[in-house]
Amino acid sequence: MKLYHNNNSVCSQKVRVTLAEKELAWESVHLDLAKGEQSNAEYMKLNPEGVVPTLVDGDIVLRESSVIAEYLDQLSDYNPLAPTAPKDQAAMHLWLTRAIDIHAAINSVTFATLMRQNQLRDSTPEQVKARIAKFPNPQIRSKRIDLYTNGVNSPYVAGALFTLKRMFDDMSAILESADWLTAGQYGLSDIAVIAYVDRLDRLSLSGLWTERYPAIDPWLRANQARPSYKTAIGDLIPSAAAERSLQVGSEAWPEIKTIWAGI
Ligand SMILES: N[C@@H](CCC(=O)N[C@@H](CS)C(=O)NCC(=O)O)C(=O)O
Repeated sequence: MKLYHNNNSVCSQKVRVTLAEKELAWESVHLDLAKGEQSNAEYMKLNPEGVVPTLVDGDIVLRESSVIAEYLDQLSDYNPLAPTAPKDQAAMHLWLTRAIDIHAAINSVTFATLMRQNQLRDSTPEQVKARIAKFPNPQIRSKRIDLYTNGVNSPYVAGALFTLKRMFDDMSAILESADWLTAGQYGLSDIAVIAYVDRLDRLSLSGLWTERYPAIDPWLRANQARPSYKTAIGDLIPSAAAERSLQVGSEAWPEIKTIWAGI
């Protein structure tokens, strides 16, 4: 199996966590998103939107991180990550489906803060424009322009915080009386959202949950303590990048906190 992915991409992280939990062998094809490698013509034959991850297993080409994670779980009986009762499976599918919206929200927060600052530091306006122009979907292009222009004042950020509030409300309701999101056992529901909550943590935005949602932090730390987290996320983020993320996020937090208070 070949995974086209990026070390820092949240949806790639979900897939790598699943691969690690299942102890499956895979070949890595790393794409540098900042350089725009996801828009290479060859890669776009596999993934026409020009995004990661893509899994190629023989003649099967899979996109969408939640779909890939579920596929990987079904490849072997080792460490099953899906519950068996129909009601628990439905709950798990809800988390896997919601992850698409949650991903879009995390993308808004990340590009309004860290990625915006990185682009301003590393690229000329012409280079940024040229990279955005390569996204085939006009909605993705206009969203990206808005986030780079307006930062945390972009309406996409308020929308993202609304989605995240719903996520924390529902996670919290479960985690107040359980260690994991579905059927009291670690599995795909947790994997569906861990990379997103971890990204907020890495952006110094844990204030979103520490006061309002005390059940989130123990769940996050329990995920971060798993060997799969270390292999799939922790070890792949260089310390300079991790520090910059904390720094840029903490500068954005006062403004985000004000918007959050009104959500
Ligand atoms: N819903 C898709 C989202 C895919 C996606 O947007 N991937 C991001 C990385 S997490 C990407 O490749 N972005 C390219 C870019 O922003 O330049 C999934 O979960 O697989």
